[in-house]
Amino acid sequence: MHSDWYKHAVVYQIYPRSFCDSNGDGIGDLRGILSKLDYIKSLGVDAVWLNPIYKSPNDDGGYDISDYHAIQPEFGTMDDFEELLAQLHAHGIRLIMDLVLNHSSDEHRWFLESKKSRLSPYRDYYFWRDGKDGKLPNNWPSFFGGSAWQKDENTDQYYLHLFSRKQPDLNWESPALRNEMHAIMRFWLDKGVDGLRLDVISAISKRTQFPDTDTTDFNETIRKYYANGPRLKEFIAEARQKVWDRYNVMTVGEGPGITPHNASDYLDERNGLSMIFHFGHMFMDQGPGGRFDPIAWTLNDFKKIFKIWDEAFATQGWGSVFLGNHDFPRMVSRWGNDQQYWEQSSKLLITLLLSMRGTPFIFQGDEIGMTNTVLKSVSDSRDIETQNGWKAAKVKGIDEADFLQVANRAGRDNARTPMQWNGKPNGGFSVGEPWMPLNPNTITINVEEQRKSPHSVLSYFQSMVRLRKQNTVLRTGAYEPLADTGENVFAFWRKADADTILVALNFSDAPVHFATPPGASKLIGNYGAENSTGLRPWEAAVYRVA
Ligand code: ISL
Ligand code: CA
Repeated sequence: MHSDWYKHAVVYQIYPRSFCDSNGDGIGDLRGILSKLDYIKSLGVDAVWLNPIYKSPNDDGGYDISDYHAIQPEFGTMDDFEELLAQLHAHGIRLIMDLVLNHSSDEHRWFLESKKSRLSPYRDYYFWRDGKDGKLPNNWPSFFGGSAWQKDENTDQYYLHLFSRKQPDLNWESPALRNEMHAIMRFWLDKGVDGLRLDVISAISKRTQFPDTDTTDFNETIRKYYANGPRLKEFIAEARQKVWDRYNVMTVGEGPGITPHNASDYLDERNGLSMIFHFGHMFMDQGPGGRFDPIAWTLNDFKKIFKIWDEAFATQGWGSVFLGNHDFPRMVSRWGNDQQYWEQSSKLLITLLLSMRGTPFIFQGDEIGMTNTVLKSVSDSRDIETQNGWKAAKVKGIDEADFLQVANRAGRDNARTPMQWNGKPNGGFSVGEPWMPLNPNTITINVEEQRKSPHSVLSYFQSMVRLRKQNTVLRTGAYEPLADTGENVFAFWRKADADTILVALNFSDAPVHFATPPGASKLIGNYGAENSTGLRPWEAAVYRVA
């Protein structure tokens, strides 16, 4: 039986490398997380999602796993992990592990065996193909630039890697490989893990004829060729039957290419996942070239996406809501005004996140309004996507300053700077040299300062979590966006039988007219608790309507 605790939960996402360093080597670790359990508890969250902590050469932030049964030594030991799990549980917090089952590291034992010879018993754990007329097997581009195929001279074939060269795609067509995947999940579930976040689950079933893509729009290539493959539903159903249903486990699938139209393929009540992350709003500012090809967006696009997706989840499965994670820029820098209205817009986004239908996921640092960082040169980037993006841009004749302008707005480094615990130069993250420099604004934006003030972004976050806890309607009530609120206001009702709440958000630097309905009394707001007319710049207000 699937229990539905997750429908009532708020999830806190921790990027272990950047959360807290316990031993001064500059790298966040499990004992660092252990030392912050009281802080995590004080947020009021119910579960923690940990980005991958498995053994990895770290080509892509740990999403290249070389041993699924071992902890990355930089992060600690299996004993540390077990202690963390036990301590989280003792604090009443569940643990969601991040599993990467679409690809492994090229340093995984299976791949090392697989590439030894065409006759290796592990050959079909991966996708090996001959070249076509002495060229690549097809024209697929990788997520991180260049071709998705890499030649291996020794056996004179190419292997598929949708992500980096060091992340060969696993072949789920092989029953033996699927058994390995199931066993890995059982290994962690047997330890008592409560949930699984399944990386790029949308791509595990490949179109094994590997047809050329017929479009230059990268997100369309993902939808048509990489994601939503022919055996996807079958692979998910099998894992559910053989593994997930035997544990009381929540599953949340991650994957580009999932659309409101095919969401039900993933969320089938009996055979599917508990939840999926949708990327509608995350991709709406990407042009045909993907992340480093930005296009303009409007609040109207944003509102439409939330409406369409809420409708998709209303009849099947359950929604999830997030405004940022380790793959995207900081939410306040992206959707808010991180300068003049930093505080108001941080609180406004927290209001949105915690008043929507669906399980909210908050990324570490967003609860204090951490902002994008500024790379002064590409060599400051720690992210393979940005580094490869620059190589591709350079070939096209783009200069570094122009590329950096885009990368500083859209790149993943923004989310990965270390957590800002206090105002000292290393932000209380590490006593050593951090693996990645902190955002210099740790002087003003940090946990220590915000803990002192009842008016801080952090305190507001805690209040919003409490409000959600106290009001069932905010968790499970219907979601009804108001039409005709103009181009800068996002407003919606949350409705249950005996309870109605109105959320009004001004996404602009200018005051706007907004008529509060009669009988409304304010529950919380980022300008204070008094009722007011209209909405001031970046004002957020939540009303109970009698
Ligand atoms: O960020 C994206 C757009 O450029 C997404 O398409 C993202 O790459 C995709 O959702 C997959 O992300 C996940 O798998 C990647 C890893 O690099 C990301 O950190 C992870 O969240 C490969 O494992
Ligand atoms: Ca460390």
